[in-house]
Amino acid sequence: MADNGVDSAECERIFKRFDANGDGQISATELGDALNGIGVSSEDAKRMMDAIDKDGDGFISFQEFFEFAKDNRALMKDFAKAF
Ligand SMILES: [Ca+2]
Ligand SMILES: [Ca+2]
Repeated sequence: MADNGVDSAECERIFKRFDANGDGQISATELGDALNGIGVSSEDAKRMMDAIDKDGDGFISFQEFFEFAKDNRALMKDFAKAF
């Protein structure tokens, strides 16, 4: 695997699990629900939302999610297992 290798297909799969209503963006509620489902507290989910939502519009686009994934590969592996 390439050193910077984040699997975009895998990333997209996880993104779609978070995007419950399928509108192509992850809302704070969608993120919170998904993370609560795997035992992450609402407070940690909110912190994660702030970290991923770079432009601060209150939604996570796939681009934002993908950038976050590249910086947090260990976490993405956990997500890949959980979702
Ligand atoms: Ca959505
Ligand atoms: Ca955003």
